[in-house]
Amino acid sequence: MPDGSIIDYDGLIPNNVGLNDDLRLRKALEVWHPGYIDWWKQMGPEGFQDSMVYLRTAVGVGSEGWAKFDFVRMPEYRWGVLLAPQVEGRTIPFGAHKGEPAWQEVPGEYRSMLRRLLVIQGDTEPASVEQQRYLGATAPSLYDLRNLFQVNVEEGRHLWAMVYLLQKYFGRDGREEAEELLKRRSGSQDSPRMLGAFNERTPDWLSFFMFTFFTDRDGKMQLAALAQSGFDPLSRTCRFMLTEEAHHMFVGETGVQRVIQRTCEAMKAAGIDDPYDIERVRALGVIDLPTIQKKANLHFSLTLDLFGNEISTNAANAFNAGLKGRYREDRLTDDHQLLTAAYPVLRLKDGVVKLDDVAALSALNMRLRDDYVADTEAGIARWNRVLERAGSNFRLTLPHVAFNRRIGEFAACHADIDGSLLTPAQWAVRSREALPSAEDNLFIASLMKPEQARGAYAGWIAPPRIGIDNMPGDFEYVRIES
Ligand code: BYC
Ligand code: FE
Ligand code: FE
Repeated sequence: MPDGSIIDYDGLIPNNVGLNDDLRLRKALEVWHPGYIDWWKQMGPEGFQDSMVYLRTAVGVGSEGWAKFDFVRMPEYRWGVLLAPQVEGRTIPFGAHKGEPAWQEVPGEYRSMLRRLLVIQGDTEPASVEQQRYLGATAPSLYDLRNLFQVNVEEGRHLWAMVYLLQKYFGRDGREEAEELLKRRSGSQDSPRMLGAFNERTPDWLSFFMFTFFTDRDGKMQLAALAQSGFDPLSRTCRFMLTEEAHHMFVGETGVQRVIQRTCEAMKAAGIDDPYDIERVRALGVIDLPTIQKKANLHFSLTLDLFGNEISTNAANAFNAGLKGRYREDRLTDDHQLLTAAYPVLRLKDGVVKLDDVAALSALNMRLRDDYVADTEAGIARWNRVLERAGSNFRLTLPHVAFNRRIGEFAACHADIDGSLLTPAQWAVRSREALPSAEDNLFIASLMKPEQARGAYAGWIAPPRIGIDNMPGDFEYVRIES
């Protein structure tokens, strides 16, 4: 086995998993590769396949200095199979097999459970690329265009990461699943992507920033839980994916932050104090703060659905099996088996929303969702500091977890953003107020005009504070004509 600190770029598929010495696997990946490239050209970023984009490519897997920046055409991006370094003597950190040596091969009894986890994870990655494929045409700057494409190529690599595991460890059915991953399509009637939020549209750049803030953060949480896995190749794969995920959330967080900042600046310059003076704010060509709140309401609620049911035997089984742990399992100080522990779960009981203690083992989805909400709240607080610094008295908030849900306890009810239950008639009114309306979306769409001059930014978004890779403000991140 290579030690994995250096990536082999000589072959078709960059890797640090010794692909040269594993002919069967190399063959399988090379057979899959053309289908992937076809998929990328068909479903990847529309209209920019020939442009030169200033992208980072991983050249190592250590925590420092793994990225090399250069201009590449996206179809020629070096998608690779990269695992974080193996930890000597690693043991299974939780569940029934806690303390046994981590698995280097698939434990037979958990084969299908593991395959399902890999397929669900893998399915989200190309789905997000599909959702974002038309955004290039309306990018507010070359900087943002480049960031979109960076996220896209890395989500493509995340698909590779799961396909590697499927093909290396699951033989024929792994290869079949790998093919299926290229066939499903986000939003398709006949063969949609597996999870709800990945079939929604990402029609404009505010949606994109919200998606990368809220939904890529679900990616972070799920990957962090899988990074704890007793199946060591999955753990190592996810640990490297997490280093890329950080940039996706940066794009979302700073994207929305820049929108907020621009809106505040424009309001101040025009002498508008009231954030609800929507018509006047919109007339300035910026996105009013209440509409930003509505977009956040939508993306937060859609993302909560990705955590599954609050009470889940699937999640309990995956934990017991040592396949999927808790967020930061390695920093928790309990038995790591949850034999007797309880966990408070917010439930809908007899028409009332209230906390109910249930067996912690069955509440793992809820627990991960709670960790997600806490992580998200910290990000919202950073947005609010931008509002505060800009002298605005508007504050963004997260809606209640029962708001606008389709999966879990609250799929059965209608709840307001504060969690109070609503009748269907009340919901019909409130949902129109608390979620983006057709009119709101039309307004945002009207702002989505491409800005492709070097160093220029569309009027609805502030420039970033620093460039990518410390490049100067007028750097040509994407050479469109080439
Ligand atoms: N939509 O026992 P339950 C990312 C199904 S994002 C449709 O609660 P479980 C990314 C469920 O499959 C991270 N169906 O489910 C972000 C089950 O069906 P079966 C993606 C749903 O398994 C941005 C049934 O309902 N990774 O990486 O505990 C850009 C019973 O439910 C949904 C993962 O999710 C839904 N939302 O929990 C790019 C990690 N929810 O089996 C990328 C892997 C539930 O009874 N996945 N169902 O037919 C998992 O760990 C879990 O499967 C889930 C669901 C958390 C998704
Ligand atoms: Fe991803
Ligand atoms: Fe991501």
